[in-house]
Order: sequence, then C-alpha cells, then structure tokens
Amino acid sequence: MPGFTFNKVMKPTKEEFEKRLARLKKDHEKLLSKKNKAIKVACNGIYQKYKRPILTDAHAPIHWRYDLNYDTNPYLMQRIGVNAAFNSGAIYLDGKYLLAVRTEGWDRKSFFAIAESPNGIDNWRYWDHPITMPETENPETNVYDMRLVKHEDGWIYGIFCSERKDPSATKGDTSQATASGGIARTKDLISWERLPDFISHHGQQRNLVLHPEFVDGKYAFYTRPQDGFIEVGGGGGIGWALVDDISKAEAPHEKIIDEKIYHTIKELKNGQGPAPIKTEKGWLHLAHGVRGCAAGLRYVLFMFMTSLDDPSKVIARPGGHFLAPEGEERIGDVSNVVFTNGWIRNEKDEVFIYYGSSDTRMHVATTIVDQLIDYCMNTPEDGFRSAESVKTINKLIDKNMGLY
Ligand code: M1P
Repeated sequence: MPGFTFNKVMKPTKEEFEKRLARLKKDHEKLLSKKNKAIKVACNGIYQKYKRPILTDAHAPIHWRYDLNYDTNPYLMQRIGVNAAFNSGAIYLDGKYLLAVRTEGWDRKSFFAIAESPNGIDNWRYWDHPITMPETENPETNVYDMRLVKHEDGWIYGIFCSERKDPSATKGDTSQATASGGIARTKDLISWERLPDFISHHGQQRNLVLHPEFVDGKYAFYTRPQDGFIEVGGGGGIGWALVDDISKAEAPHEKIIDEKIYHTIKELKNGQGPAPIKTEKGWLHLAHGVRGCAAGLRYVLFMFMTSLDDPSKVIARPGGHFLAPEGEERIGDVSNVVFTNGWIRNEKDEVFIYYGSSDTRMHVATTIVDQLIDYCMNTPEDGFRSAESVKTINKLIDKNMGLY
C-alpha cells in the first residue's frame, strides 16, 4: 500500500494492523464511490462510453480477500486474490441495476457474484457472498458468462457456460475441454435451482441464450453451433432451437439465424450477447463477432434486429461493428476483446450496455431504445466487397451535397 510500511523486521503490532486495515477500507470505499463520467469527445452519437471501468479486480470486497483477524493474519496479507471482473449478465429488478459478474480468481476459476448499483453507472457494490451455484451430477471445472433472463414463465434464468476437461482428450493433453450450456433458475438471485445442462447435437455450446418469451408454446434458445454440418449457412453461427421442456432441454435441430462470413467482423466466430430487447419495431439483438489477425483474435460487438412475429427471422443487419475495443479496453489478460452478455432497458427506455474488455474489467455504455432501432434500420448493410463500401459512402456523400 503506498505511503504505509510496517516495521521491517518485527511482526506488526495490533495497532499497526488496525491502522493498515483502516487505510485499506478507506481506499476501497474511495474506489467504489467514485463518480463515473461520460466521455464527451469522439462520441459516435450512437451511445455514450464512460471514462472509467465500472468494475475491476480491485472492486472485490475486502472480506472476500483478506483474513481480517489479527491473530491469524497479523501481516494483513491477501489470502485469496481476484484477478478480473468481466463478462457480466444484467437484470433490472425493483429499480436496481444488478450484474451477475464473471469474477475470476487468482486460481483462474470463474464464479458468479451479484453487484448492485443505484444508477447503472457507478457505485457498484457486491452482495456479501458470491453465488453458490448448485452442481449437476457431473461437476464442471469452470463456469462463466451468465446471461440473466426474466422469462415469461415467472422464473429468472441464469444461462452460462459450464466447462469440463474433455474425457476423450489424449493422455498428456491438459487443455482439451468441453463447453455445455448450464441452466439454473431463481426468484431472488440468491437461491438457485440447477437444471440439467442443455443438450446440443452440434458440439461446444458457449453463448447459449434463452429468449425471454415462449415461441409456439416452447422455450426458445439462441445457440452457437460453429461446425460445418448445420442445415443453413454451412459454416455455423448464431443458431436457434426450440425446446419443449426446460428441465430436460435438448435441441435435436438448430438452424442458423446469423452466419459467419468471410472478411467480415464475424469471419471466425459469432455469438448472441444478452437476451434480445423487445421493441415495437422488432427484437433488438446485441452479439459479438470474432476475426483473426496478426495480433490474434479481435472481438467486437455488432447488432441485428429480428421480427416480432418470428424472432428467428432477421429484419435488419447493420454492417460492421457497433462497439470495438478502444484505448485501455484493448489491453488485458486477453487483449483486443470486447464481449457482452448483459444489457438493461429501464422504464424510461434508456439502455445500459454492459461489456467486458480484454477479459479483465467491466464497462458501461448508455443509449436509448429509439436510437438503437434507428441504428439497426438505417446503418447500411455490409456489401462484402471494397467496391460496395465505396458505393455506400458515395451514396451518403451525394445525399449530403450542399449540407456541409
Ligand atoms: O477470450 C475472449 C472470449 O472467449 C470466449 O468467447 P467465444 O467462445 O465466443 O470465443 C469466452 O471465453 C469469453 O468469456 C471470452 O471473453
């Protein structure tokens, strides 16, 4: 801690311990209560980014990390470390903005913890305990990226990735893993009922998302088949599957609704972000797209809109990225990544987009529903070739002639 050192050779006295603890608490409170301000310059007019991340490793409560008893921890050292706070599910309940934060420890394991803010932007405070998520009979090694969905059946669902070492990995392969869609439900975000994992016939299931309404009397899921043998769109992408019984969720059929495409921001992978937001013009979707480059993978966010009559039918596809990593966001444990699995629309139709940057910290960007609809319906589509991009720009320039 800057500006404070213990006596170099002696065990700290109780008084020194108390002094250091008081300083630790003061600094932590200062961090938690700091106001976050919108970035005024270089605004794209679509949303507002903010100066500071909303959550970092340092926001984790002191009592999660330090043994606060002088007798058992006289040096007041951290016993448990938090490495990162990112990719959070989000929900608006009783006027409170709540995040199910992917909290990653020094041991690389992620877990979920609820953080609460009065305004959705700053003053985030974790609840006393992280979520104790029940396990299935086949316990996973790691859980992450929860989508919180208030479903019309009355439950709040937490849909997340449940990862295990692949039992078919060859001896000595310590990396090969399986990823399934974990499903749990709750009424209060404290007590959770775990349901069996989602069964897909198309391999790994990260980025599984539950649609908030029944469709033809069934539960509808956005899936993530990335293999080449899916019916539509060959190369995989964001899928769609209907399920009769969520307590035995199995999808024999998945159809692609948003495919991966060569030389786009989603050339390598794409995945649904949070559950879509219903508007009078259609469902607003936020997703992530991944492409490869010399620096590694680049993750950006993009949007699309689907029909109210059929949420699996895309009606608007704005081209290119909606939100990309900038400045500090570009740097972290896994650099050049923005990822989202949570957003909130409040009663004033304001939208709070929560996104993780570089698998390290959490941010918010704010906008309104009307602007997101406008963005989806009026942003030109990707023409897939440079010549088409120039045609699109020229069209706008011609329209603007005499106006600048
Ligand atoms: O490291 C970047 C992201 O990688 C995974 O996302 P995807 O399966 O779409 O590639 C996830 O582990 C995600 O949490 C992470 O941010």
